[in-house]
Amino acid sequence: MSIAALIFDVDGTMADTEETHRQAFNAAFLLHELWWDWSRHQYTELLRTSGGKERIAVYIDSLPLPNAEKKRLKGLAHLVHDTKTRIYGELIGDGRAPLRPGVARLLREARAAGVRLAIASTTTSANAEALIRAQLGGEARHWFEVIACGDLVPRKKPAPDIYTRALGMLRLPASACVAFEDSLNGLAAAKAAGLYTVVTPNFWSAAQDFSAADLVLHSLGDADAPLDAGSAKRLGAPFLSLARVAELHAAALRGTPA
Ligand code: XBP
Ligand code: MG
Repeated sequence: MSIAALIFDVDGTMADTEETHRQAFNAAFLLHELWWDWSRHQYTELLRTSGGKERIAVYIDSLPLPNAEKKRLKGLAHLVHDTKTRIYGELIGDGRAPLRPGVARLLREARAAGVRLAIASTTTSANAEALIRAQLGGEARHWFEVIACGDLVPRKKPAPDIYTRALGMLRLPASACVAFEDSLNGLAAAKAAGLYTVVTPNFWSAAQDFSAADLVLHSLGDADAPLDAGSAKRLGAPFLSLARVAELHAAALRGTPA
């Protein structure tokens, strides 16, 4: 098999978690008596900035406040973000963000085939592990040989740093791996790191440009959640199996149609 490892983004790719992030941000703002309340529309725009702390800073910059006040508020961003991460972990722990169709299946197929698994995410490792624990059980943390997250690297997506770091930790070349993403920032990061990239957009990223992706599907699909007819026809299968990913990846390496 041409693939040695699958590298998954977390938020939006493994599960639709951004609504829970948004609720956790708003709850943290309330606890810190910051009368901010990010609507879904605002959050869709704010998601163009990867990283919760960075997103708070961009929001502060957008407020009609004196620079000194902006500086004071930015000094609080880490504390507010820590509160948000605590709240997010509690919310995710109740199972509210199920894995998207096909994610659990593809993970199982990879494990059965000896294909290694990794995570490359902008969120914190605490958040990534909370989702894995809630949806796959505590043991599943060990399915992922590498969990490369958040502040492990200086530059967040769309910079390639987190993918480059994950590849280094795996000791694998980009050509031997496939990335799974949901957003333009994530796609840009994975492609800049040289990875064959499958994109499954979601509510928050639906309007973004995924023309640089190697494959775009509305989800990975499953036997009980098959892809729509158009996607299945393009893919040549009712859902994206590991075997089909390997065929597409190998063809891309050869520069021939799959
Ligand atoms: C998506 C992000 C994260 C989350 C919020 O990460 O950009 O910032 O929106 O999580 P991914 P934090 O790369 O998994 O799509 O508040 O922990 O940043
Ligand atoms: Mg994502």
